[in-house]
Amino acid sequence: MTETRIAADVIAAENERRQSAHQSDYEALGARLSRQSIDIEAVTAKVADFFVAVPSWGVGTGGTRFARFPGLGEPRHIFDKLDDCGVIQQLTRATPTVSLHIPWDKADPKALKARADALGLGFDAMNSNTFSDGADQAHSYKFGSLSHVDAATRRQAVEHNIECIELGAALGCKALTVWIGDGSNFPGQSNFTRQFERYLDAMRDIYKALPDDWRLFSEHKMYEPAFYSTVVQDWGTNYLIAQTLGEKAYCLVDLGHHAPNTNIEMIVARLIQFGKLGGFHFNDSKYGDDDLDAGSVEPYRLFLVFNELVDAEHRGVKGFHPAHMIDQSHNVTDPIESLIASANEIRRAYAQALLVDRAALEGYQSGNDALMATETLKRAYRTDVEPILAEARRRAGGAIDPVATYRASGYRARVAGERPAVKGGSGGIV
Ligand SMILES: [Mn+2]
Repeated sequence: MTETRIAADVIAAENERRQSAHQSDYEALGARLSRQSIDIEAVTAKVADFFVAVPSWGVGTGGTRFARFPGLGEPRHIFDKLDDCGVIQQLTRATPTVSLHIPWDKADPKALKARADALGLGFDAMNSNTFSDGADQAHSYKFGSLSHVDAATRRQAVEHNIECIELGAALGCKALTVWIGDGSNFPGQSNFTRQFERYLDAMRDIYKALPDDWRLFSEHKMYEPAFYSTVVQDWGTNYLIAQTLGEKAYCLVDLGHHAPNTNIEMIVARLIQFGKLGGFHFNDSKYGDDDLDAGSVEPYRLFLVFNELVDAEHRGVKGFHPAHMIDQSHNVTDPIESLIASANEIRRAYAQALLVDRAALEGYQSGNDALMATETLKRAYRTDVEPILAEARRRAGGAIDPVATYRASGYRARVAGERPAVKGGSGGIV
């Protein structure tokens, strides 16, 4: 029996108030879609089967380079974080797994597994951290980790990643995500080639420790914390890494890790074509790695990314199963509300992409009818699919309006009483 963090009768009462209007909306949308020969039930079933992992670090309040303003009832440790992730899953039914960050979330694997099981949660990709120094580590990562000039520092970073694999294996995880902050701040500071050779050698050692059924995701990011050059800076370098390491190595695309105006959906298409798309860190951005809520700034871009994913699904691309994860930092909102909203936006983009008339699109593309081709995408994007999302949640035991239900539950005030504010906390600024 799953432990519920929000009382079932609160969800039932909130759904009851909305059920009649929701039912009408769902039926009206069903009628509209059936005129386009789309079966709403088939779309709802697919949406209900689409899941995205919540990052453990996302339920704490983030910060900026300048300051961090703590929220009420912030999770004090991984077990509080799991409780908050349980709330998000209970209301959205879209987030059954949690992505852990080590060493922030380090704990006895048996205790982690037991708590997650009790909340009806599982674990997604493990994330290593060699971009900051732990309290008791022998070698500093100030000048890099996997690509550091010093062999002992590289070894320490490799061993940390292997430890993440071992902990993940005990939790039932099947992937490790590696993002490093290595790079340089001054021209001439590092030899680009030697540095990348050292990185690849270290990644080979991590790759060797990977269980057979695991995948290794390398995550590129254009800049920051290094501001002149970054070792894994773009999808081209990322692809070279995945190609060099082997068939268990894939590229992870974080939507905020590109130059402004980059055509991210096209990068996604390329990685799919060459079998190296490992998965996503969903978020949104205006300028850089802003880590804003998915779909909050550029919902059309999110839709266009999903258009590529659904296209691959439609074509039956072999071995296509990208991992879906959220990677956000919540500075001014209740992190639980942001993660609920983001999970919904991600499902929304998927649902809209499912509505694209792919036969018509192909016809317009073949006929060089640019206007009608783009209108075909817009027609799907303009469709308000909220009734489909709400119905998928409702049928799975979630909330028709999850943010309103969360607010009605008084959860934040309750945990604020149970969790005295701690200075610092873990995983604040990400
Ligand atoms: Mn990321």
